Amino acid sequence: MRYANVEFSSAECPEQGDRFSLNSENVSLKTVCDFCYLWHNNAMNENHFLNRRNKLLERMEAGVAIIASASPQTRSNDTEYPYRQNSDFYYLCGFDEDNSVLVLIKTAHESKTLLFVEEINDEHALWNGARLGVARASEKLGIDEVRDIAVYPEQIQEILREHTRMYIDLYDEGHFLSQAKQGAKALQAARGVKSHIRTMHDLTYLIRSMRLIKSEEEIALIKKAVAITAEAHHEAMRICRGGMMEYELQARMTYQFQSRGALCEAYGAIVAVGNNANTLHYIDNRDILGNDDLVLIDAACEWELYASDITRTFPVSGKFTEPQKELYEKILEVQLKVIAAMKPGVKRDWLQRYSEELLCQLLIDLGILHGDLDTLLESKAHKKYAPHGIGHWMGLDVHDPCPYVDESGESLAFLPGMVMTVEPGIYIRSDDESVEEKYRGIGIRIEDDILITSEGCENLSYMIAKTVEEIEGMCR
Ligand SMILES: [Mn+2]
Repeated sequence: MRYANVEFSSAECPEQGDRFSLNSENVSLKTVCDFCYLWHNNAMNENHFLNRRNKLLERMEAGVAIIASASPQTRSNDTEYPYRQNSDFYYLCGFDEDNSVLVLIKTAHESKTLLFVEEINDEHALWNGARLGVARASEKLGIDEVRDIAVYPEQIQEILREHTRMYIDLYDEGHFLSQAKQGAKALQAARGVKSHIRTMHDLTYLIRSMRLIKSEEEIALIKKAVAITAEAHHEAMRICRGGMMEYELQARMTYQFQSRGALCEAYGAIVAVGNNANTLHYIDNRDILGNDDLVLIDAACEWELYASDITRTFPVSGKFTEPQKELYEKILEVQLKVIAAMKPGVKRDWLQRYSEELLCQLLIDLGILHGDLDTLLESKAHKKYAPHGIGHWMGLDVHDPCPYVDESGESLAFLPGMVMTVEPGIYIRSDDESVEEKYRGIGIRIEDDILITSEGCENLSYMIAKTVEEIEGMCR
């Protein structure tokens, strides 16, 4: 086991042995060791996907569910963005090729899964690489039957002919789902057809409510993404100097991701110095780092399509100024309080209100807002400086599109296996003359990835320097 020049045994690995807490003397020990990267590799196999399909079939009434792969996206002319599979599709079959459709069929007596894939084509393979093909997909994916995508348009209509209920993404206008809907429409119009689709259900809700609770294997993949992201944030803290460009920090982080096998970012990185941090979705990343500024970095990688999502804010010079430190420590206090309140049974909208109360009180304490807490909350005065929510679900998507409310519209209560980010932030624009000058131009967000456990919660990104002491130690 090795981290930089520090040797340690697997017993000291934070994933294996006791978790050691950080103090200012041993900053480097908090970093996750190489052992973790190996340990978490390839956590998922075809049985996980099979279990998910079976669970989805259990939740369905008799009918047909159709879910398509993502389409390649054009960047410009004939060049494409790197391909990213549709998360719902991947969740059910673990297959990452485009031009594929998964069909689940359930009758009163039996159920069956079909996967349509692109057949191997030597000419196509020469330019674009090999496909898995029908025969090997049958062997490897544990699907009942695999067919050539070329026969999908006619066969989907044949399948629908036997059913009255269809589960589909109602809002997806893509090629394959449109073909299915047109097939269903043609059957409805035809004479003498013994059956046709009479109800369409939103399939995404069924899948995404399953995605809400992460399995042990999914958590292992998220932990691996977080472990690599930790290295990247620590690297940014170590190399940061005044006069560098925002994109230089981003490039060094990308190097950390990719050289560890995490080839994709989970989302476009935000590297925002000084007042740029007050633009919430700042992605220009081409400004120069001023020595007295803070830099806010919201960047993280994905691992086997599972996301991490981390924000740290630290001083370019490696040392917080007094006003920066004052603000930072107050926001950190809010973050720690919110995390401490997370446990099974707590409702997500309660946590949102609680975080708003804490942030609003913080703004009163700093003399940025004036008046009574309840009145200020009522008028949403705090939203000027703390405009975004406390966090979001995270998993196969960085903003996992899982439900936040149950079917009756009630806020969901936390259950073990849910993963949510906690990311309080305060943003004070440089031109805001209603605020004391010393706070102007400061934007701070602190974001960790939190797993709900049976006892409470676990901070999956606990190893990333976060206190003023830890950050200044890492920046040295
Ligand atoms: Mn986030």
